[in-house]
Amino acid sequence: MPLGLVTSGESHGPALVAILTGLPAGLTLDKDAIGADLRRRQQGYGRSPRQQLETDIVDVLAGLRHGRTLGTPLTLVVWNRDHKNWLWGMNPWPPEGEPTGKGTKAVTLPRPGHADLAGVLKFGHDDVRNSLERASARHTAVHVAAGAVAKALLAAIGVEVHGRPVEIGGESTDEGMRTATDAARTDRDTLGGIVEVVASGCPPGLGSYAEKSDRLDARLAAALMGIQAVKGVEIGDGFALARVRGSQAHDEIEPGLARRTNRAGGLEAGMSNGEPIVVRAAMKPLPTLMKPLDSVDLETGEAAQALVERSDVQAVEALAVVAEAAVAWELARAACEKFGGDALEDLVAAHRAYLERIAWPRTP
Ligand code: EPS
Repeated sequence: MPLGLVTSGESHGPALVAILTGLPAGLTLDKDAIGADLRRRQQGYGRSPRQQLETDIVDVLAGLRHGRTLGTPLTLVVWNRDHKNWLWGMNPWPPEGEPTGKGTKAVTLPRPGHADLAGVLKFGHDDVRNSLERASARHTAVHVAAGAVAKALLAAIGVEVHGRPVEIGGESTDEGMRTATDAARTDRDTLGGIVEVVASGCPPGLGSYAEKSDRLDARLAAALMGIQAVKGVEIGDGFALARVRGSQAHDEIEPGLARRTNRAGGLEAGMSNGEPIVVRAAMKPLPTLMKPLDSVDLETGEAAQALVERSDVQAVEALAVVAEAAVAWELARAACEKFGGDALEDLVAAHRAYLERIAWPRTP
């Protein structure tokens, strides 16, 4: 069965939900490991005070018994603790009583760079909040929970996935990243950056070359591009390969089938090639600025300043964790396609049989 993932939830609504389908039965999940990834996502030097309100933990509503998957849809929930301040404003039902708390006034000042303007036009909303709530990167919390499940599945076949920030505001040292974040905070501005995800232990042959929908490079690019604020994706040496000759671009093959270099980022012709998979994602600066950009009041049509809402100065460290989860999910999907199995042991046995057939890893 193919792996499937659907998520639901508004940033200040009651909860975020993920339903994972197609997982094999018998996969052991560790609540603490999922919780650790949720906490990693919440940390980071540029995060907003919202993170002090939320301590994300995962609850499971279905598909798990005594810590092992049942082979049925797995339903994960991350509750929004901040919802208690939005009980009227984000009530799923027509609220009773006088408006109190947050989100009681319609937002009519769209932020350039956010979902606000296209969202209200597309859906016919008269309150920008109806678009911004779901568009918020808050919902990446539940994608990270799903990614932690994917990492557990990948661990069963020896695949590990790690994400890290490599650049924030153009700076690549820890100190530079912090200084740039401090300066942007002082200026009431925001920053973007670049993250890198490396997956080791993938056998050659995940993905395929015949169709776009099979190509692992295309799927990883879509998975990363599908994360809020990501504007660019690079695989291996990516854009730099366009500027060198073929003799400098490819990864020559040695006896034992080892590669001298990994410029391709572990992906050739849409398939993993047995080298570490290396992908990067570029994040634009966040569109909620404390010193707002020019916009228009949708109610009056007059020039105005965009909405100012509590937000992060930068969320690049968070993106590293979210990108790791997205890559893990896509690799788990590709692994399930290749090795299948209703029970985890079927998948592990198919993986082992494949490695035996291709005699992988080889020794020179
Ligand atoms: C976000 C704005 C901020 C962030 C939020 C994403 O939320 P708030 O407006 O409630 O302060 O903190 O991120 C999270 C809450 C999270 O858990 O990642 C936005 O506009 O996307």
